[in-house]
Amino acid sequence: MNARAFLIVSACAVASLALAQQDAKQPQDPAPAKGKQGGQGGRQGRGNRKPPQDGIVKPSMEDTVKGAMYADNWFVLWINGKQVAVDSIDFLPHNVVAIDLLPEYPMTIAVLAKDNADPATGCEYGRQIGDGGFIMRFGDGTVTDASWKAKCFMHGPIDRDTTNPKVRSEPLPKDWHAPGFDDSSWPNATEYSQERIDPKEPFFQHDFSGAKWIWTSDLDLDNTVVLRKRVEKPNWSPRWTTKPDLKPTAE
Ligand SMILES: [Ca+2]
Ligand SMILES: [Ca+2]
Repeated sequence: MNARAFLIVSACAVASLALAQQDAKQPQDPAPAKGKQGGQGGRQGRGNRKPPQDGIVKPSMEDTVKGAMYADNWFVLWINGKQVAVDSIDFLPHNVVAIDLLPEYPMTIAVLAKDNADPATGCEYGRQIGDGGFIMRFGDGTVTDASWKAKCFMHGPIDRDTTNPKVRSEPLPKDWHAPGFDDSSWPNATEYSQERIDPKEPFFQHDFSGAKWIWTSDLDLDNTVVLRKRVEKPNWSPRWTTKPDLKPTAE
């Protein structure tokens, strides 16, 4: 081996050693990032944080189901006393709200749904009468149908009088979304055909199989309604052993 060849071989050896050292470092580099994402390893050495607790089973995305909702025209949805979805578009375009849910049973679902109606007249676009409608399907098979409860809280225009429109309304009961709220005296929801509701394109891009369009008995004049359903699964117990520590509210 002459001097030139020796230098080339040596340079290659140095480069290989440097690469090997770099590779050896790499597995350790992502560790701090994992800690930032909530891994328990990242909690050590961080001041007052609690140490990892053995035996904790956290829920994972495999425990969740998909949920899809479509309201004519707007809704907010609560499950087991927690607000979990709100229609992000007031009324146009008609849109689907699709979410991931961590189902826990018994599951009390409460929906406040509103037709596009002026609270003072019950009309839309001046003196027109619009109709409502709500449909929902969860991946666990929970769907809207006539087994739900439905009650109107704003009705109008009374007698369909659009010349001198008047409304009849009452405040929502304080705990309308609570699991323990007594809705036993409420009427059942009325089912409506897809033809009657005439949903727009986003409806057909989601899975609503088995679900029915529901509202109160007056699809035209009942403009603000609450829809409630309690889903029972008597032998169900959660796979996970944790409970949320945070309070999921905007307060
Ligand atoms: Ca209406
Ligand atoms: Ca409407």
